[in-house]
Amino acid sequence: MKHTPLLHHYPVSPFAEKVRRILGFKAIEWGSVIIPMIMPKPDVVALTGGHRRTPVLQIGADIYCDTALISDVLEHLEPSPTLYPDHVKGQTRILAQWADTLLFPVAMAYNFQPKGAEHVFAQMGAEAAKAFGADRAAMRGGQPRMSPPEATITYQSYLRRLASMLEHSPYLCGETPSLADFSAYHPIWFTFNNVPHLSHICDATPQIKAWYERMSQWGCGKSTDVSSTKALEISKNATPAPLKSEIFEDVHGIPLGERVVLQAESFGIEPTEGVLVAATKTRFTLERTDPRAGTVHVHFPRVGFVLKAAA
Ligand SMILES: N[C@@H](CCC(=O)N[C@@H](CS)C(=O)NCC(=O)O)C(=O)O
Repeated sequence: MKHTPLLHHYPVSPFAEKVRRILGFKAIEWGSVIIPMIMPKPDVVALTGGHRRTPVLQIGADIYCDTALISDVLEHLEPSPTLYPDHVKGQTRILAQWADTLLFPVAMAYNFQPKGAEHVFAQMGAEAAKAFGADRAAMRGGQPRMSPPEATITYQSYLRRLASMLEHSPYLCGETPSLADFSAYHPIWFTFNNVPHLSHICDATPQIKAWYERMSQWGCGKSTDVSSTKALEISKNATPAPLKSEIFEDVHGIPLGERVVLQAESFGIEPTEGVLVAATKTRFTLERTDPRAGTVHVHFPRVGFVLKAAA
């Protein structure tokens, strides 16, 4: 049975916006499951087993964590238009990783400077804003965000670097969009969309503004609202897709069939425990059973995640 991809997300999440835009670019119809912005997230955790970062993609009883992996899954689902043009395959992944790990936190430190945070939090209410601040501080392990002056100067430099790439082509890796564009888009989208009074930071780089307009043209595709209760029902009634478990790339000395724990290297390290059922060159798959979600396969990329045998 063919399942509609369900995106578990919330509107202001930049990483969710990356995936929403990819869904629009590829014209994939999707189900929209709105989830809480902070813990607790009981319905998300019923599916993932612990991982709490946003977004998560569900296809039947297959749960995909992290937008690097979700992008690959969507490419497989709908290969055209591609996110990975042949001649820039490596380049686009490297640039996407830079944007997700370096541009993103710098942009968010700029976006959440007091003038930005006030604006975002005004729409939330005082209690929710306090809870949000505490949740994200805990996710950062108590590390402060970059200071507003450092964030401003660094964001400006990063925007100039991107702008200089856009002097020679309409998209970061050439004539057509690629994954790098979607990864660079989402932090800048937050600036334009959620703190527009701070978007003057892009005034010095008109190439970024023109590219942002080009990137906005696909929208977010066609979606239908799905409740998280329905999403759990869908996974419970589905069977995980067959695995390529014969392609076993072992570097941990942990055989398939062992109980393991997987967690992100940083920022949101809530672990997922399950049975290791696949470890290919690029992804891990854990099988777990939950009273509400049924038996699911939870998939993670290998890059950025840590695998250990369960205690
Ligand atoms: N590397 C992750 C990063 C995801 C991420 O940091 N997402 C933010 C939201 S934009 C998050 O999880 N925030 C906490 C939460 O939603 O619980 C990915 O690509 O999916």
